[in-house]
Amino acid sequence: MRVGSVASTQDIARDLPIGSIVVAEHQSAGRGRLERRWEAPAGTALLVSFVLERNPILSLAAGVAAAQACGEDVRLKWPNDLLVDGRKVGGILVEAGVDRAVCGIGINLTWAPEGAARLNQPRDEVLERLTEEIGRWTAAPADEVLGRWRELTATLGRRVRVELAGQITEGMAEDIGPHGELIVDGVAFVAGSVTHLTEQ
Ligand code: BT5
Repeated sequence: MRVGSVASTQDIARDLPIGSIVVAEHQSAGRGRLERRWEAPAGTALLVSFVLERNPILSLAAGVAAAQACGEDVRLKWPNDLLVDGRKVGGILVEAGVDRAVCGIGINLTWAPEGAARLNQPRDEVLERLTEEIGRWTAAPADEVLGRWRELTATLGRRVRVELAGQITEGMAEDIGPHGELIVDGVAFVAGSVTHLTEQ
């Protein structure tokens, strides 16, 4: 479903059946995780929500799908930022309901906020590849998703800072666990905001 200006594609997708896809020209209240804003002037970004089956590693599967759809320079920052040269080019927001999950993906195409990156690719081409990759990676076995995520990430093998509920932890990002949790110096994080502290 293509829409013009909406508050958030997530809100429209929530009431649609599994398999639905909502693409907007503009969002007046695009959102990230934890009540953060997602900004994009009209017509400058891919703003899409997919209605999918629930899946415990959906955000990592969507990250892999989005990285594959964007091209080979794109890397993933845990849990699911898309980076080009260390700068954010896209983000993913998974909102799970009782019987489905809505996976929202925003990718900068012709505009990016200060310090962020843009992809400079035609929206319909990115959307077509993304739709195909979402289908493939949300159906893939978890170990395949985790394996591909490890190959595409810029987070593992680095010193990181994790902020979670006001608590800050610094250490080595060693691996991801079977449910996609980030292991920092042996401690598993299921959520949090990560800053990369060192070059890879
Ligand atoms: C995300 O949140 O990165 C998830 C963004 C998901 C957006 C899509 S668009 C379609 C669907 N409908 C919605 O309403 N949302 C989804 P988070 O990790 O919390 O990062 C948010 C932070 O990214 C903000 O606080 C800003 O610092 C930064 N940011 C905002 N807009 C950006 C942009 N266009 N490019 C790069 N960074 C941005």
